[in-house]
Amino acid sequence: MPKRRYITTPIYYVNSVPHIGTALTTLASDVNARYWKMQGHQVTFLTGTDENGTKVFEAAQQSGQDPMAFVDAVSAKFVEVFRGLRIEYDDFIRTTEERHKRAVQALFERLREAGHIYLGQYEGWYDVSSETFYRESDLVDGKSPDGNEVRWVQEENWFFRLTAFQEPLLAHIEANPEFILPEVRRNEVISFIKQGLRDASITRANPGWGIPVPGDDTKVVYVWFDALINYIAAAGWPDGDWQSLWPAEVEWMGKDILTRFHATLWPAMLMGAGLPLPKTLVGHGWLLMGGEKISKSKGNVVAPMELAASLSQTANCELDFAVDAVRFYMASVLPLESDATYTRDDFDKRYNSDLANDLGNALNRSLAMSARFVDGKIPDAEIEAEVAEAIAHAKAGFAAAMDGYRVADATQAAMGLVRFLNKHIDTRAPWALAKAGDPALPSTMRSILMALRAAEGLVRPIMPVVADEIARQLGLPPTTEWSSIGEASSLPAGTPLASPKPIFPRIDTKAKAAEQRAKPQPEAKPPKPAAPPAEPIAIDEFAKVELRVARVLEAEPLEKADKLLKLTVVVGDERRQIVAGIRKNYSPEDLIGRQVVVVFNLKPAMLRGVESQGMLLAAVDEEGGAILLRPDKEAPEGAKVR
Ligand code: ME8
Repeated sequence: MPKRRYITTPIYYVNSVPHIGTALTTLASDVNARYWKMQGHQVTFLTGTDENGTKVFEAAQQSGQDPMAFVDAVSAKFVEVFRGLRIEYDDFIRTTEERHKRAVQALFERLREAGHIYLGQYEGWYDVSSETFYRESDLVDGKSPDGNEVRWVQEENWFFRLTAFQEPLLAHIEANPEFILPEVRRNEVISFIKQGLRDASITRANPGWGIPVPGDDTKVVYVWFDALINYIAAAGWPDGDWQSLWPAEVEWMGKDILTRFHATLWPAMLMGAGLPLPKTLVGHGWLLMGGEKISKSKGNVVAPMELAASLSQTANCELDFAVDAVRFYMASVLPLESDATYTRDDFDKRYNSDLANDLGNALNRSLAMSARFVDGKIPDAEIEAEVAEAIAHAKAGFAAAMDGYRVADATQAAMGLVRFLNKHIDTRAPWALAKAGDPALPSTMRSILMALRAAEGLVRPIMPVVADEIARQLGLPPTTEWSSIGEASSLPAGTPLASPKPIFPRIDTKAKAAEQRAKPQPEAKPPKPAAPPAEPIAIDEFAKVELRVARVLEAEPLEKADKLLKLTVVVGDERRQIVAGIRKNYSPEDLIGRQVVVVFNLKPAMLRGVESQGMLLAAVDEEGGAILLRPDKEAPEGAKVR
């Protein structure tokens, strides 16, 4: 059987339900697995739950439940959340399963027979939160280096001769630069090993929960020694066709469990048993909240499916698309070297700018224009060279990023194409080509649709349901093969397009903020008396004012003017620069991509030395601030307002 690409996540402790931190690694692995599947690789993607440790046993006791019933329930919760997030795993292992127990006992026996395991006396500290043994000298102010409580342990235990593997480990790491990624983690591991390893205690006194040591059931196997074996257990080791999966192509994890466990203990166990090592270990950074790691023990958790449900409400977008928006968020912030901070505000902002403005607009505009300019069908024409080049560039950028397991960079590469597409539409201005009867119109429209089709393929590993919806609106089947992205055959001419349907409505951040501001003010201000009506005018006087729908392309604060923003808008086929006094109420990212109404035939005026070639229409709030007007739904580019 040919070797498959085996990809694994850590198995999660079932002391509590999953949060966006734990979901992060699984999402990264899922994007990775889906991308490889599109590339045509045979992939097996493994995740699962870690159920035998002290921490889980104590959580079960605290909940007053039978431990097995407790782990069944929490493990099922992981399955439910992962399914909800569309994690397309191929296998889910639980360490309470028979196949896992057999592998753990077999590996223990094999290492003991090879002389790598001996009986000794353990005396030292134990951190239940991270299930780690510590020496007195490791402690910081009486706590573990991570600040967790520790307890004193004195027991007869079996030890693994980790010291014997110090040199072989260093040699392997040095000879295989791709073994530990990113490089900064590799350096951390090297210096950890060079400080000197100690033999590792690999059993605990049997509390009535865990995998008994073969031939000595007064003890159970230490949870880390036990858990790491899941990767080969799920591959079918010691019997079965395990060699078709093992060694893993990549093992994904957070940096917290890389150095001590996956990059030291685990490869030493494999070396001792004469088994090959995984090709690559990726240790990504953490997602923080309020300056701290999001974690079950700290209680600062955000549940991924709740986040999706809340987004679906605030943005009024379908829950299916909101789930993909959560996936997109995790993929685009996925920290590799450093950590990333989650705030709901940042989540909403990214949704608005990347999904509502960039992707949502690209889809709507492309389809709306196709309906008007090419009869709602994919035209048959040449692809413009710069579009072909942008697609090739994004595709290569995505692939190169994924080769280094840089999921956030791959996401950026995909979004780069979407942003290119929006800019390209503005520069090529199909509405102007149509007006001028320019024969280049079909080629421009086909190029636009081709970029959209390619973007559908590129975002698919990250947002599978959104990609399906883009394909549906294009009237085409989903892109399943990576190699077809950008190919002429992926966009059959003559295909009728569906009518555009928005997938990511904007969150009205101003309304949200106003709602929040309104809440803590119980004493409502008395309403201001309405201003007296102005002198009536005749209709032909009003008709002199030419009002048009424009789209904001760029927005930036005007230096040394704290009330002004400088905007570039496109009105039909013309670009205009407008200086608007709306900075108090709008930030540039609120504006880019949205439609506004402008006074088109206003004489240019100089504001703080900058020419303003028009004026935006806005309602005035109680404090004299601006509430911008916009069409009730996407209007044709440059439409007249009457
Ligand atoms: O350590 N940011 O399980 P665990 C990023 N059972 N990633 C995070 C995170 C955060 N805030 N919080 C959790 C265990 N993670 C062991 C693993 S493997 C043989 C045994 C992710 O439930 C990250 O991948 O504590 C981290 O390594 C893992 O969840 C820890 O999950």
